[in-house]
Amino acid sequence: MNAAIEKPESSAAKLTMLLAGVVILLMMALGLIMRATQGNLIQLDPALFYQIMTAHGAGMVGAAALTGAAILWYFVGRYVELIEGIYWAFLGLFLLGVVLILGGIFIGGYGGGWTFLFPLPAISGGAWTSSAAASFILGYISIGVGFLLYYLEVGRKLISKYGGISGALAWPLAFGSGKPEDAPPPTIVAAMATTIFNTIGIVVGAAVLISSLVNLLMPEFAVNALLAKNMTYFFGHVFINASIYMAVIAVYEIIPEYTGKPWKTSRAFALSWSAILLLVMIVYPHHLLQDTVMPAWALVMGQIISYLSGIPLLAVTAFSLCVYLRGSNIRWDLASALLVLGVAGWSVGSAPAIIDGMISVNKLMHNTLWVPGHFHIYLILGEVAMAFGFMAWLVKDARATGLAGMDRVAFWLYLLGGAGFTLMFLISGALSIPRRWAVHVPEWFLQDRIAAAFGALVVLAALFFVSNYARGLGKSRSS
Ligand code: HEM
Ligand SMILES: [Cu+2]
Repeated sequence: MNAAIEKPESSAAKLTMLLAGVVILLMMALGLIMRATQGNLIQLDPALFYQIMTAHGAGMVGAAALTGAAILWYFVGRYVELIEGIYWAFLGLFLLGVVLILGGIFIGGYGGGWTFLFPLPAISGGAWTSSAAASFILGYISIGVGFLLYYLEVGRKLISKYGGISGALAWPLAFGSGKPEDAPPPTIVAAMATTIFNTIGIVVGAAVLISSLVNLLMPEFAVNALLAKNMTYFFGHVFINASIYMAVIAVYEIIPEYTGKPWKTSRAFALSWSAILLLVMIVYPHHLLQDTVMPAWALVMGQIISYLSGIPLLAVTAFSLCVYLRGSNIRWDLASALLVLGVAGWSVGSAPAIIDGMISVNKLMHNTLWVPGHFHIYLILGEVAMAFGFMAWLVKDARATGLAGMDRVAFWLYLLGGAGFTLMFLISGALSIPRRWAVHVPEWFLQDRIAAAFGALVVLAALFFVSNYARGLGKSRSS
C-alpha cells in the first residue's frame, strides 16, 4: 500500500499495535517469572512478586484495552471521519498513565494488585507509601480521562451519522420494522455499544478512584468499603470485557476479506448487541459472590446473568463465524488463523467463567487458580490472539501468503502453549491451589513447573508475532 494515501487512522493504529505488542511481550515475561517463582524454579522476594503481579495485571489489562481501542478506531474510521488529534491525546494520556503506574509500582513499591481494592492502597502495612498508591491511582485516572475523550469523539460521530444512539445500535431493525439493508454495519453497532457501556464503566471507576485518592490523602474522608468494591468490580468487569468486544471488530471487518462474504447486521446480531449492552453491566456481582453482606438478590442476579451472558456471545459471534466459515473456502494465513482462534478461545473461556459464576461453585473456587485459569483462556487465546491477528493483517502485504513455514509453527506453538498453560491453571484451581500466592508449597511445584514450560512456548510464539510485525512495518515503509 502506498504510504501517501494511507488514512491517518492506520499510522496511529500501527504505532499503537507496536507499542502494545512490546508491552504484551514484556508482561508475558513477567507472568512467566511469576509462574517460575511459584514453581520454585527461581527465587523472588515476595514483595517483588506482588509488584510484578500488579504490573502484570495492570499492564495486560491496559494493553488489551489499548489494542481494542486501536482496532475500533481503525475500523470505525472507515465509516466516519474521526479527529486524529483526539487519538493522539488519548495515547499521550495513556502513556502518561503508564509512567505513573510503573513509578508507583517499581519506585514506590505499590503491590496492591491491579484491582486497587479499597482500602488496600491506603493500608499497606508499611510495604508502600501513600504517595506510591497515589501515583498508581493517578495513572489510572489519566488513562480513564484519555478513554473518555476517545469515546466522546467516537460516540458523537456515530450518533450524528447514524441517527442517534438507537440508530447506531440498529434498534429499528432489532425492535421495529427496519430493514437489514438500512442497518449500520456490525462495526458500528459494536462500537456504539462498547462506547456506551465502557464510558459508564470508566465514569464509575473514576468516581471510586478519586474517592480512594481523597481517602489516601485525608484518611478522615471515609469510603464505604462495600460500595467501593461494587464500583471497582463494575468498572473492572466492564473494562476488560470492553477490550474483547472492541477487538472482535477486527473479526467482523477482516474475516470477510478471506471468505468473500460480507458480515452483515442481521436482526439477531442487533438484538444480541443490545443484550450484551445490558448484560455486561448487570452481571458484575459475580465478582462479589463471597461477600455475604451483599443483598441476596444481587448475587442471584449475578449468577443468572452469568448464564445468560454466554448466549449473545456464542450466538452472534461464534455461531455466525462458524456459518461464514462453513460455506466458504477461507484462505488461511497467520491473520485469519489468529482471528478465528481469538473467537474460539473467547468462547471456550466463557465456559469456566460461567461455572465460576455459580454461587455454589464460587464458594469453593473463587480464590483459587481456577479464576486466572478462565480469564487467561479468553485473554491469551481470545483478545490477545485477535490483536496479534490484526497485527499480522496490517502487515499482510509485506508478508508471504498462506499459513506456512514459521507462521504455521508459531501459530501452533501459541495455541499449544496457551492451551497447556491455562489448563494447568484450571487443574490447579480444581485442586484448590490458591491464587495470588507468591510462595507455593512443594506439593504444587509440579503443576507450576509444567505451566511455566507451556508459558515459555507462549512467550516464544508471541516474540515471533511481534518481531515479525515490526519487520513487516519496516518493509511496508520502505517499499
Ligand atoms: C505467557 C503468558 C502469561 C503468563 C505466563 C501469565 C502468568 C500469570 C500469573 C503467574 C499470574 C498470577 C497467578 C496467581 O494468582 O497466582 C497472572 C495473573 C494475571 N494475568 Fe497473566 N499471564 C500471561 C498472559 C496474560 C495475558 C495475555 C493477560 C491479559 C491480557 C493476563 C492478565 C492477567 C491478570 C489480569 C492477572 C491477575 C493479576 C491479579 O491477580 O491481580 N495475563 N498471570
Ligand atoms: Cu466479571
